[in-house]
Amino acid sequence: MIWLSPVYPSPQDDAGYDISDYQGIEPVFGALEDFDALLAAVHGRGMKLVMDLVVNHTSDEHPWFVESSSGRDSPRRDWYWWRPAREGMAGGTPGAEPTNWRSFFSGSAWQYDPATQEYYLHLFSRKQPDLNWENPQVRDAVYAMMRWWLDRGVDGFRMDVINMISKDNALPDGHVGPFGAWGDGRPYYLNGPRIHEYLQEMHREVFAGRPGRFLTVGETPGCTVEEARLYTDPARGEVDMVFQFEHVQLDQGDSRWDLRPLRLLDLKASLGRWQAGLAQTGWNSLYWNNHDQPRAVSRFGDDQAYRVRSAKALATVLHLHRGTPYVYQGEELGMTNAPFAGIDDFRDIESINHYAEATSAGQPAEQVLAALRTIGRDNARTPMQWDGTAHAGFTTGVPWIPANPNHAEINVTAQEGDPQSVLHHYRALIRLRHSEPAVVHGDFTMLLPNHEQIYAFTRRLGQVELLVLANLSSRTAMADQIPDAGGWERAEVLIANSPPPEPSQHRLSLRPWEARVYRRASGGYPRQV
Ligand code: TEU
Repeated sequence: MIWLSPVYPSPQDDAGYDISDYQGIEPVFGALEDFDALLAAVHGRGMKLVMDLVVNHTSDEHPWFVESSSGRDSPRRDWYWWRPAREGMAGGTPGAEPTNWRSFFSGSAWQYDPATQEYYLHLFSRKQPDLNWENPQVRDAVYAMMRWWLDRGVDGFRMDVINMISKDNALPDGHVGPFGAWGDGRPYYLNGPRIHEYLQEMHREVFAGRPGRFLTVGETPGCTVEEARLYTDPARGEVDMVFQFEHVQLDQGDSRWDLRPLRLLDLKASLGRWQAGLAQTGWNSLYWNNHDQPRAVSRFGDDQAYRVRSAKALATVLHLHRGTPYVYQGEELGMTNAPFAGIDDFRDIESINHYAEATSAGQPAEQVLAALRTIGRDNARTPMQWDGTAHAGFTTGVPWIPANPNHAEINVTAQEGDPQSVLHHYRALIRLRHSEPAVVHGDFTMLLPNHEQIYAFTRRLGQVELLVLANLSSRTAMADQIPDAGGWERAEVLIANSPPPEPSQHRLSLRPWEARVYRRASGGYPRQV
């Protein structure tokens, strides 16, 4: 399946996640006819395509908001969260915001509108006002839009911050913690009071009774395993799977920018808990990176000495977990974070706003830039590296953000012809998922949970058992403490990211970033090829 980030008309304040027309195509990308041609070609190849549904907020240039902000008695006033200034305070003055909530993009989550002398809520940028899902007219309009795209043939939706659409109506102030002046409103809008009611209603109004099989995946920051079971239990008719954020926040302290070293033990403990937590009910989505996260090989691997091998090792570990793997554009090439020099090199509103806020709060610019270079979203957003020509074959014009200079080495053309490339390794993993039922349905068992270097687990389905061994460190490691090590030594190796060990080497020793998938079947259960 192909998931497209938003391609709708947008002022691009937040790279398209600020939509001004839900039923059109952003001219920069083409026109509806081009979209229809793409969809037909995707279906023609037996593939599917899902759209990005961004309905926690619209753009402030969307006609709904233009009308809503036109006056307090506007028929769409209640389509958004408008509130007067705090009791006894003049609108627009510091501290007069209806709540002390922080926006994800720095500063207050409220914007004062002098024309109508009220504030509107925006959890993200000022140009992304939050829709008021309490209003049934809003919900009906969203469901009608979703049906319009399904009628056009799309195969489902990735749902942006879908667990933020239900807010605690009392709008309490948040706890003022390490965020400085602003409070943490998340307890009052993450997994809110009516979220399950809304998702079940959406399922009934949009998907129930409609022929065909559709994918729904909800992006749910701050979602726990327990909540994910509620969201993804097929019996509840909400969504098929969710994107949870735990494993992409293990190297962060109080905020995204408060970087901490990543420990493999923490990563295994987190992913292992999600595997166990959704083993009976629900389903996991599996990802190392996306358009909001830095590049996987730079964050979890080694993008210098072991770029190719570590990229393959990470892919092997992820794709053999139980759940649906997501591959972010360029990940299959082992694309890396980009060499951003100064703040002018950045394009992402989240990074640019954070830089302004942190430096004006006295943080040394170089310190802030170091965090942006490591964890900023623009690392994921440099052009796809098609070939080694100028601008990586992305354009013959001037790209909106420069291509990563290492595109000369890391690009599709170079890897298409190289069977040892990261690209071919991803294709082999996907072929294995399509040909080996144990990869899809096998029970997951974590091994060596306390091993500082090795990520090891089995997948078992009936007679068939798979063992995944991966050394996620730059030092050789031994995996001979696994149960029945002797038995596994003689097992068939299905996939490996490096040549078999030398005869002198112990068969379960793993060189830096080495990964292997073994298979064995009791009762001589042959492998379906
Ligand atoms: O992301 C929501 C989200 O959780 C991230 O923005 C994250 O909060 C942020 O990077 C803070 O660290 C979704 C989209 O994926 C993202 O691209 C949009 O910017 C955001 O929603 C608003 O639509």
